[in-house]
Amino acid sequence: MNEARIKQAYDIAVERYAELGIDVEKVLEKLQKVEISMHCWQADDVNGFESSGDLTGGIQTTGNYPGKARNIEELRADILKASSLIPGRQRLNLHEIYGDFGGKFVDRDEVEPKHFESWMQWGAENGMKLDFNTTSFSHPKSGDLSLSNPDKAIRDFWIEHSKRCRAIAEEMGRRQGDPCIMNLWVHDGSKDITVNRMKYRELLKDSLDQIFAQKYDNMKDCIESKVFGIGLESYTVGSNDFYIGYGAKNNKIVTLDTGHFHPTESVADKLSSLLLYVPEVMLHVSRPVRWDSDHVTIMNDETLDLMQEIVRCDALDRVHIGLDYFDASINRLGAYIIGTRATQKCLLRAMLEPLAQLREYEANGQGFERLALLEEAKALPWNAVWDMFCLRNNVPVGEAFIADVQQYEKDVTSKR
Ligand code: RNT
Ligand code: ZN
Repeated sequence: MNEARIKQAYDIAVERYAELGIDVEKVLEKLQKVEISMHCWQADDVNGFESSGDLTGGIQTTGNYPGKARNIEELRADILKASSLIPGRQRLNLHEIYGDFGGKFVDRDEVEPKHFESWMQWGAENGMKLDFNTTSFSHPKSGDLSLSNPDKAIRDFWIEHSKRCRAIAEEMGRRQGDPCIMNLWVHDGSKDITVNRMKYRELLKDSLDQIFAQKYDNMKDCIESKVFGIGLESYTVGSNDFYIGYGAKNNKIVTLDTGHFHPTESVADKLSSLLLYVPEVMLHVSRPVRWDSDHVTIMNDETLDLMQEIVRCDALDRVHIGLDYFDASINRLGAYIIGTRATQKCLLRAMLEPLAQLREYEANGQGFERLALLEEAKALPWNAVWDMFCLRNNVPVGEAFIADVQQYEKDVTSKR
């Protein structure tokens, strides 16, 4: 890429935005500070390193593109490679099944911080803070119900697992000097008509109360709902209403996965309500396509709306941005880069919005003017600002990363 041309285009963009009262340099400073939590599970189709069993729990990866990460070293290499092609800052979001178990089988109710010791070291060495997740799926005791299971032994097993995961997250947070965000999503549900919906929800609520009883300073809990899982279509114990209620009452962070709502529901619109009642929000940015909630994130209206709402709510310090998708049909490294960069691009566009002017129009009842400026804003030269962001971060500008991914595929992933 021609650096001089990128700078020239940037200078023109800076002037154009200045006409609308926007300080582009300030925007870039802000964007530089935003951390995107990259999900570790795109690299290996949500397999993890605990066992080689099937992926269960109502989630599925489709496709068999070659080159997935087969072990912890490969996964780490892929994450670092992806990160080197993405501007700004990233965190890494780990699931419990990605522990460093040293070739031994460590059951979910036995996991300890020591199984993540090498991850914590790796994170520190590579400037990547860690986030964490309990893992209720892909285990002989997963069944259809985990934390809401009427069988006390099974429910206790998952309660113990979740408590241990919080202790691990606490240790990660302490070590990295920044809270580790621990997400709790359980797949619990039912394929067909359920006649005791209340009972399972009571059990889930009680399990959460037990899990969250211990207070920690270096980790933050968040709870994630879902509409339905594959094979669990008729009833989801941890529905949106369930977790909104629980989160509002118990001051827990609510996770909004953009793939977990009805297709015409606006996830963006939820922020300004939720933020009045829960302390913070965690996002799983994804792209729902028909029945699948987990296509690679792109710059579509939904992602843009979501980022705009964060900015419009002035809530960048209360909304954590994480990604959650898994596509096994294309180059997995490429999937990371596309999704992370798309999220950042949407955030940048949101930050470059002429919000003050738009709000003035709105306050004056100038509906035409507001709509006109919103339309024109879509075509403002945000792309020149994005290119400069990439350039300053020493990562490929524009589509240049395609060649890097191809090279890595040739040298590394195609040999797996
Ligand atoms: C599943 C949830 C959950 C998972 C990951 C693997 O529908 O979105 O967040 O995708 O935890
Ligand atoms: Zn999710």
